[in-house]
Amino acid sequence: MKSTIISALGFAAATMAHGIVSNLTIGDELYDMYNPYSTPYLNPIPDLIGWTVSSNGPVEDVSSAAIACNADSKAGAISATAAAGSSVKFSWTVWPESHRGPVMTYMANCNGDCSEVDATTLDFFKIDEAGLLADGTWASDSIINDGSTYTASIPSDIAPGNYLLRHELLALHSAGTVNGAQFYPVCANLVITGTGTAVPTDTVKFPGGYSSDDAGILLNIYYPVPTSYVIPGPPVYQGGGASASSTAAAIASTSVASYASEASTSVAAYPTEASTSVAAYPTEASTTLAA
Ligand SMILES: [Cu+2]
Repeated sequence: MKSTIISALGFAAATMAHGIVSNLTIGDELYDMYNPYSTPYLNPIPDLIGWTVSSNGPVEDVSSAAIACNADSKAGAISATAAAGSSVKFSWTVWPESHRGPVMTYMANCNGDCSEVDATTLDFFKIDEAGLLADGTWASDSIINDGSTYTASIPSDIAPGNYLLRHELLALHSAGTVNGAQFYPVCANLVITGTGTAVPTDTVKFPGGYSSDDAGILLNIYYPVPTSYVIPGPPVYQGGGASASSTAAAIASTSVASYASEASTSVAAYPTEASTSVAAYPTEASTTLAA
């Protein structure tokens, strides 16, 4: 009896612990995304722009097909039409504070209908990223502070066409061991309109874009507390067909400068947080393994 109760609690923790993107706001249109805990039970099951995800659990093997659009993902049946330059607001379900890390957003031309594409074959360019912020907090912290939302912009000069949008949070709380970093990717289909002609060339495939030992993927974010962070993947597309590799460096040096002045505060505050994280982690690790 006792063990039954414990497993029931463990299951609840596993399903509540992580996050998924529940909807997108593109321009001023709201689009539901696929929720594995509610969408399959709707009758009829709606056609969505979002690709399916099998759970709210992470992808940990960057060499697996799951790194593209999540585990066992199936393409969304429809596409959202949006003008180049539109904003996209990603609304996450409640994101756990312990899951600190960066957020990255990519696009890839589907060269045809995105609902029939194999995401692992596409060439993704990065349109937005945020990692370790100047005050020593992470992009994931600002997402929590913004009501579990993150907003990125579709480049204004890209050629019209069918594009796959790929957005992800990367949780680094157990990134100190190989394949310990937790990726939460999600994809959605777009039809981009406009008069742009740019074709970004600094692209990666998924899998392929990340390595398990990338500086921003295999690292300990607790000891020592990082003062700079290299966001994984290619540089962000800057418009005019170019990507600026200086973006990450500029952010990193800002972080170092402003973080140092705060170091004593952060160090003082850190032990409390560290013990919380360490205490919390075994529960999640065991539920993840069980699942
Ligand atoms: Cu988690």
